[in-house]
Amino acid sequence: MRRPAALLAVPLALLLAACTAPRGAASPAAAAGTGAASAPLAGARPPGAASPSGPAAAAPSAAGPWWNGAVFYELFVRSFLDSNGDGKGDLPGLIARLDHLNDGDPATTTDLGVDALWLMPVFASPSYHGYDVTDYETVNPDYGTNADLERLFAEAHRRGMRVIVDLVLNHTSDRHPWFVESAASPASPRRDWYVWRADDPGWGQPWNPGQGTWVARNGAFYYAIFWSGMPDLNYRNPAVREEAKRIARLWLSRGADGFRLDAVRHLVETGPGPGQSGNPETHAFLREFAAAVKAAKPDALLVGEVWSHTLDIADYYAPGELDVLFDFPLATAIVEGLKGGDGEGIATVLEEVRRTYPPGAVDAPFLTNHDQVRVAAQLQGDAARLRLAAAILLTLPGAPFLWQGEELGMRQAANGDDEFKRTPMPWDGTPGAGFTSAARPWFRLAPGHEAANVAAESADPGSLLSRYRALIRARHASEALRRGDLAVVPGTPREVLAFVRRGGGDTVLVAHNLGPGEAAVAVPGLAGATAEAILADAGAALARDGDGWRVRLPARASGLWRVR
Ligand SMILES: [Ca+2]
Ligand SMILES: [Ca+2]
Ligand SMILES: [Ca+2]
Repeated sequence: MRRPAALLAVPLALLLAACTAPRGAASPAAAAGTGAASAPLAGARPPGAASPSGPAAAAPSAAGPWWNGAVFYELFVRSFLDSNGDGKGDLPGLIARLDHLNDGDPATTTDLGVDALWLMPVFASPSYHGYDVTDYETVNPDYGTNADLERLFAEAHRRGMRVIVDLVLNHTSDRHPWFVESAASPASPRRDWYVWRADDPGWGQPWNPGQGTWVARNGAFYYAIFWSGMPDLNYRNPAVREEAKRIARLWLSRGADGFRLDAVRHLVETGPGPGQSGNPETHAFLREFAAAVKAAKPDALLVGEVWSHTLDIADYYAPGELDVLFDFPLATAIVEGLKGGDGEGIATVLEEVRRTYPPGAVDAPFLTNHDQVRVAAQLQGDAARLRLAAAILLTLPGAPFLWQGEELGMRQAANGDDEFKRTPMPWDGTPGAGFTSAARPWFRLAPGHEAANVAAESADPGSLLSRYRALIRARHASEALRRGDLAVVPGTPREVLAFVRRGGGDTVLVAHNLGPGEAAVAVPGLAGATAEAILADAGAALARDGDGWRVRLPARASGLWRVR
């Protein structure tokens, strides 16, 4: 769910310091890690296939859990590919185009090569977006059947990709049978599945205090933090907690590799203000939920949405809670840094994360998601900045998330309704963009799709899509880039973001110039006799200088060098 927050700007001295470290063996996930990501396979390894009962028998991986370093792709099924001509993307369409994401063969370069998918909600829902669920056990008929979803899991696994599913725990649709029954009468056996009271206590939304959160229905009031059509479930009710765990176990047993958990700050409400966000009861339920998920599938992943400050996000990395949290402050810093030619703001957030998150926490950097104006729209389609955005995202530690269409530089026609952020994928230059054979797709295509589409960009080695493919390959080919730690290079010009990634005996110097002019960067104290360019934009150069190195970068150029 959306939750804009003004971000803390904490000026910090940039220190040469580690940003992440391998997750320790104390983590149950690490102890049960499959090591699949590091398996030297000619083809793909089907996650979990080695052991039908789960990967617990696999050797622990020194590199930590499978998600550390993995590249994720956020996917909106309705906008991916329409297989049956109704104008709406669907699961058979997605399965038919999985090769765009990862064809299962590391030797080919005609795919993105992502490691995992996050499916936005796919369960039955009256809305186009699906965040108001009416049946957690059944796939939205627009998208196909439960069998289609299980086939997607299997086909993704065959290509070496994991799949996590959006699970909306905080609320349901007001048309969910549970709520219909709950609202029917105070005597309903499901009354306490939702949050009711006799009066409206006047609590506002935490992010919009003027907007109420209690809704009148049949002589009483129910709590709905987002809007009246999404009543909050009552997580103080043990029956609701058990149902949430049962649903999670059900989809894990059907092949899901974990969940993206929506709006986790708001699960339990204990009072106005602080009681509506991130209170101890919410954290307690998340620990209970995580324990159930890990008991069912030890290497299942839980990714949480906490759209707030670094300090708030850090709380959810507490032992036994969530594995990965989206880094909203970092996303803002990246996009604002690209707009303003400022690399220092990004370094400041990276340093804040290092100081605040527990050791071993796996961060989830991203540029934008389905709730935000697309990065290509925010950067007005500026090709140089979009290439830089890709390079920054894919050289950061943790689990970077790429949002469907970003790899094409997809724009949006307007900044108003959310639908404009979530428009159909353009596959080619034909009138339906290769997305649908219907006269009209479910929502109009983004501007620029005639040139910014998969076919055209695949044929162009200089395209943004080719850049994303090359960057993901480079990340996979370097243990340092994939799972190494990060140390910001101090004292660089403000427009430069430079850091050293180290891991598995591999050292990579990364430098990005966000500014409009050439930049020179001194990197003192970095040992090494030779440097090999992993990926360097035209004119980017590295040379020995004293006890370290000196980097020269043209405007808005990046360079990644392996130093030995
Ligand atoms: Ca369809
Ligand atoms: Ca491939
Ligand atoms: Ca709630």
